[in-house]
Amino acid sequence: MEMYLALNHAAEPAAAPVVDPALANDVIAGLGAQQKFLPSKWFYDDAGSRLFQQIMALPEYYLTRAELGILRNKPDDLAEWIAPDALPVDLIELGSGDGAKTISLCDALMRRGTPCTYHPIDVSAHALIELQQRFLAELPDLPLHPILGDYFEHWPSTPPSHRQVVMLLGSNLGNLNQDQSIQLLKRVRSRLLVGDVLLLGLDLKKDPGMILAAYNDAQGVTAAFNMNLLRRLNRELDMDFDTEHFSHYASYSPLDGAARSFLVSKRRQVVRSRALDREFHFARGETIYTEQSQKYSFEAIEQLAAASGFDVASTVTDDLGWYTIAVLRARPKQPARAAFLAAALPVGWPAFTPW
Ligand code: SAH
Ligand code: AVI
Repeated sequence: MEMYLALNHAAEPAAAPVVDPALANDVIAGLGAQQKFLPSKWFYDDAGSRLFQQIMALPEYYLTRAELGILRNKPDDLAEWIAPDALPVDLIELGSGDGAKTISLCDALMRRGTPCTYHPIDVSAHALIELQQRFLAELPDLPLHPILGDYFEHWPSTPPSHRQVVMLLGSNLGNLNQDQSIQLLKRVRSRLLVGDVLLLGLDLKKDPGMILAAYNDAQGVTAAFNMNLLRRLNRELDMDFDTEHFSHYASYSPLDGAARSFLVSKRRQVVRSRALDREFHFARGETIYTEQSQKYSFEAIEQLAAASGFDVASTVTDDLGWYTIAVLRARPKQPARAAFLAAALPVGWPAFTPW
């Protein structure tokens, strides 16, 4: 009887995965390009989000500790810009992740008596669930309104009488190319009133060996994070990537300040997607460019701000000078100097930015 049921079950067609059209479009465009690429926002399915949490705890991944150091040790340097008066604050965080770092800042603001509401936006349900659990346990009095979705598309509605403070921490901006960075910052600016604030957590240029190690850790967690993208495509687009036949490759170029990650095809192979009814050919050694992680100079930060309608009010940097949280203020109509700066390309930006 059991055997009969098993056979019967096996004869049923497998349920087709529900295809996200945005993912389908990105894969068709990215794997169909001459230099194959995949946008890094697709890293963050549940498994990817968990792997990123492991990355943040790695000895080589200094970014998280440096940023946390600023948020924990210098909250007043930030609070004087975020809450200079008694105005209630709406904190809007783009790509919040699990909120482990942001909670320090929220805590500091609440202890100063600043009335605030927190609106984290993230594409990862796993990250937002962890965030919600953390905030409910540790800061139950903070009004929390998570938004599951792409920060290019979503924005919370907030009372005009409140100050909006937008946060883009973790050097998240570094995962966007120059055009996308300015596009996102301009979108943020279009939602703000003059005097509203944007906190940009950015990784600074430093010893290239140290940067490279952060994206090529000894335990192979970053490699697993990169490879998980292929597992996601197998599951969500019914693809047949064999992860044994790909390897992780990380690079850092001091010339343009970009760390870049790739997946390298170890052999000539064809990968199919039944959901897309497509096949993709790989030569031996061919790469998929999966992530850019830009490192910044203070000059580049000034130029980025000027190009998108902000002034840099302050930069709060960790004691070792590895990482900075730039405080940007929405400025009135573009003055002539800023228009001139905006026309100039930010210094040292990657020449090859396919997405
Ligand atoms: N800011 C957090 C998390 C950084 S990881 C920190 O510093 O620890 C990057 C986060 O951004 C992930 O949780 C990922 O799911 C999210 N993310 C990436 N691209 C996104 C997009 N386009 N819209 C919304 N969230 C995005
Ligand atoms: C989320 N983001 C800023 C990380 C970074 O450093 O670019 C993602 C990451 N990729 C590999 N390690 C960490």
